Amino acid sequence: MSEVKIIAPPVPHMPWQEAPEGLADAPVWRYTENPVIGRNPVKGVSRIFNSAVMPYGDGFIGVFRGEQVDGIPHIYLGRSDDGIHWNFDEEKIAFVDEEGNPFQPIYAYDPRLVKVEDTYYIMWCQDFYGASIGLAKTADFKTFVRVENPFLPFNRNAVLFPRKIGGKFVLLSRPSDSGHTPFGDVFLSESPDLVYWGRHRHVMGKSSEWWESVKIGGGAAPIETSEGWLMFYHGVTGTCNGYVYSIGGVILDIDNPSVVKYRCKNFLLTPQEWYEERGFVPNVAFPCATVHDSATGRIAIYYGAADTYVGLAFTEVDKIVSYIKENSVVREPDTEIGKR
Ligand code: BMA
Repeated sequence: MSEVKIIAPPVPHMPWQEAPEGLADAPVWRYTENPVIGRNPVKGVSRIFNSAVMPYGDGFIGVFRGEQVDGIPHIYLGRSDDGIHWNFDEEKIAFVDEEGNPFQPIYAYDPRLVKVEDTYYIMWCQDFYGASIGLAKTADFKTFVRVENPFLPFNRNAVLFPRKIGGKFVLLSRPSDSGHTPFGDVFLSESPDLVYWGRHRHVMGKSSEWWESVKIGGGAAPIETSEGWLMFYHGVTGTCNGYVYSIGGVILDIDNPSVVKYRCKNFLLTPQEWYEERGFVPNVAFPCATVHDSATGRIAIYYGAADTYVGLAFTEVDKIVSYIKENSVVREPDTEIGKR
């Protein structure tokens, strides 16, 4: 039993592999059979990467960024018995509007999947006269209803919290530009109904730590724990050869999640394996989901690798929370409530 409690249902059959001997730095280790999703995973799709999964029934379900053979990304549904081997639908998800008419985004990428109460929500990046946030809901993974554009462009990396806070839906996002955005902090917005959003607050900024000095963005949906909301996010640095995306860790206040309690000054995982360093976009580790078991404290992190593959990494809640706390550096823009 872990000391830090994960507040979520147990996941008895979650994917897992014990830590190898002699981990040098952060207590995060890769699955030895990575990548779990390779190239050409389904007819018409050349690559699946930045994607989100969750427990469902006796197995797992997920929404996957599938880069079609015409180069355009859309969202595909996948199912798995073990969270490691996936079967994908051959057709991309067909969204409808609230009247039930077809309402397909022109493109859709970087989906997150979060259950709040009895409904599953998918958030992604889509075209709304520029990069913006898409949002849809489903109760059964058969009908997917898009909620009309919740935010103005330009914005990306929308991540919903897995429960309402103070009676409101709470969403993280990263205002951006319409290109490969050379800046970016994480903000939070709340809504009573997922239609009207307000009370926008700054959560955390890119930092002076070199690995996240260009921009950051929400990653996997925050995990509720007895220490606060634990979130794995992405941090980006710039090099003479382009951006490098690493995975960072932060703990947000449970009632006021625009307040950072602990933020790890070190990355938790940075590209070093062939599938992270080599691909369509080299040097990218981009977390979009975790599966976490409250009975054991085990956490599996799903991340896109080199915009080409899906990788899986593991940690344990006690170890990761201790590491984040021991290596925490929080600055004023992170610890304040975030309204000006
Ligand atoms: C970001 C997004 C991600 C991608 C990353 C690295 O701007 O487009 O989908 O993984 O760049 O290319």
